[in-house]
Amino acid sequence: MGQTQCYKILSEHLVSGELRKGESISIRIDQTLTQDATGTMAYLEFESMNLDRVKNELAVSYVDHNTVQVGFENADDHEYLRTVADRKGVIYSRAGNGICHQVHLERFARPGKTLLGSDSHTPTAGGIGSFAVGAGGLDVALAMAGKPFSIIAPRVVEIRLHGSLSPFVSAKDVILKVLERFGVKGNVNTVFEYTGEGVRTLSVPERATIANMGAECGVTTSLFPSDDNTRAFLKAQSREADFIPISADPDAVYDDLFEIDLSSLEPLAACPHSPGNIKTVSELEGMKVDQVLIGSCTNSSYMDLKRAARILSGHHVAPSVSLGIAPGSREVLLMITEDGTLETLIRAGARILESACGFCIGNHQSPGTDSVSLRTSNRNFYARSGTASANLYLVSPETAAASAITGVFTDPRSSDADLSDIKMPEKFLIDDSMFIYPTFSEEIKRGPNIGEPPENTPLPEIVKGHAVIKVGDKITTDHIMPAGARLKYRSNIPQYAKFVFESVDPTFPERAKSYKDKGESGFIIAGASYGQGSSREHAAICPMYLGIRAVCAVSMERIHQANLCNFGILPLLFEDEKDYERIEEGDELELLSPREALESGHFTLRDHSKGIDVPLKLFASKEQKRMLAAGGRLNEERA
Ligand code: MIC
Ligand code: SF4
Repeated sequence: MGQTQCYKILSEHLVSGELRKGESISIRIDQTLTQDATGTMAYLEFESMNLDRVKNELAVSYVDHNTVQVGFENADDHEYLRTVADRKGVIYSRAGNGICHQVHLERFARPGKTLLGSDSHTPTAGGIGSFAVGAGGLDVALAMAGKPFSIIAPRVVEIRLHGSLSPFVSAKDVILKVLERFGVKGNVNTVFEYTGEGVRTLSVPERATIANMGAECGVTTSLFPSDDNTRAFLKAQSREADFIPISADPDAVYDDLFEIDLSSLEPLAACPHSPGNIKTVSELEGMKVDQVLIGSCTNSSYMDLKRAARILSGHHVAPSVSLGIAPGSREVLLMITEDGTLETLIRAGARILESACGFCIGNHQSPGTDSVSLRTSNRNFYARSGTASANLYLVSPETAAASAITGVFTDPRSSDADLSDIKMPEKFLIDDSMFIYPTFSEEIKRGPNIGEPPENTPLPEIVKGHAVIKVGDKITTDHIMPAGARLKYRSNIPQYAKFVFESVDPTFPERAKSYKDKGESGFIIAGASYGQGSSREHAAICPMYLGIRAVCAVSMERIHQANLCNFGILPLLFEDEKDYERIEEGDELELLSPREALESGHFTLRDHSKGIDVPLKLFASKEQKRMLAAGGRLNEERA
């Protein structure tokens, strides 16, 4: 029986466990990446392991999230990151060099390698055939310490592409089609593997757009084969030596199949407030648009911007629209500067934004009240833009550009531009001068915003307290830990913890704290797909800091489940989904014999207020159970 590409890479990296679907395995991690919003905590955690230097093949620290720098906090974080990188043997990509996933794809990602990144869109590198997974900062810190990473051996879904895309339909529309089919929940421990002759029609940056947004489906990663197009991309990046061919065997057996005829795809949009809420652009045509933003790690490559510019060329942005463009990397910015694309964009009325995450994470460019914002980014979660009443639509650069001109949702196929000659360049403009290579000589600098990773206590004999909050389905990490204006507190847990569940219930932190001060253990009651979205471990650390000991949910996303275990919060699922309805916020709850239950994986939650017992189950590996007993992985590592 032939092997999938996924299992080929996994078997080459297997450290322990049996490589069989559903089994817990650990794999060797070749490359790591961090970004500044998760990186400060990751390096603080790495430091607490007392190692002189990182032990994996390649570690890169990117600064791309917090570059707005209102106040001293972000700059202090950057200085900490620069100096700790130098000291510990990590390559530092300075602010201005671009968004981690775009830059990593350009300069470092390699087919057949494993990559672990403290950012949920790390699978972008699946576009080049790398097994790239997002994880919490602590897991990445451990990978830098040379420790293997644990995952559940995934089910592999084949996504077979046929034909080729029509003009003005692009990679974003492919992944929106995938999202329409698979949705944003129920895809944990799954890998999407792209096959079929249609794959050959897509360049690596286009494949990366598709792999990037697999994260929105909640899959472990997405993979494209490494083929002639991969070689051409690496050659154009002067990295041909990094090329190896890798693909699934022709008789590989998959768990599921989804076929897409690229030629029949049309422009699509993800509607508020979920990347899985898909409509065709033609259904939305005519809706007034107030803001258009092109960029983010999904659609900010050279070709993306060139296509947008070609559509905008000779036109001007509509008077009621604000158009912003954020090139994904300094390489892209240099290239559009050199070939005149930048001038076309400026003449069309675009506001040129920094090569950084910026608008995507609500760091700036918050849209107006009740406005409609079209974005080429990957997440349109409620309130993520910084304006809760705004309606965000995720679209391709082509749809974004066409709509910026007319001021209403516009199908780009109505444009008279000719995009047919826009191809991946044979040579990218390479300038690595914004990477700083380690010298092992810097003193590590810590400003007043740089705290310590907080510690948890071991799992107590008695876990008793209150349901501090009850939330519904699809609670994202943006609901749990807001980014945007609060992002600058990522390295200061006591301060950041004041904003847990800010957009859901701003009184949560105070309530949780008052229960904690009475010596109680706090509970969060949640619906389906709790913790979807980002890899931010702060969505576990800050609730932990406020005394939360257990999350009882209908279902939970992979990265968040791992983060909860890493910080000693029990990730429990209702045996019977209907029990979710029976527990109310404020109920007095107790987990019976928690230490024995940890062993068996079967918990009983006694609701003293209702006089009922509710069965809960724990899906956790042996290692995770050990961490949960110790009150988190750091306690265990330090012991
Ligand atoms: C995001 O897109 O939400 C982020 C910001 O990149 C996060 C990481 C973070 O919270 O810092 C992610 O996707 O993991
Ligand atoms: Fe940055 Fe947005 Fe990509 Fe997250 S999704 S890495 S915030 S550009």
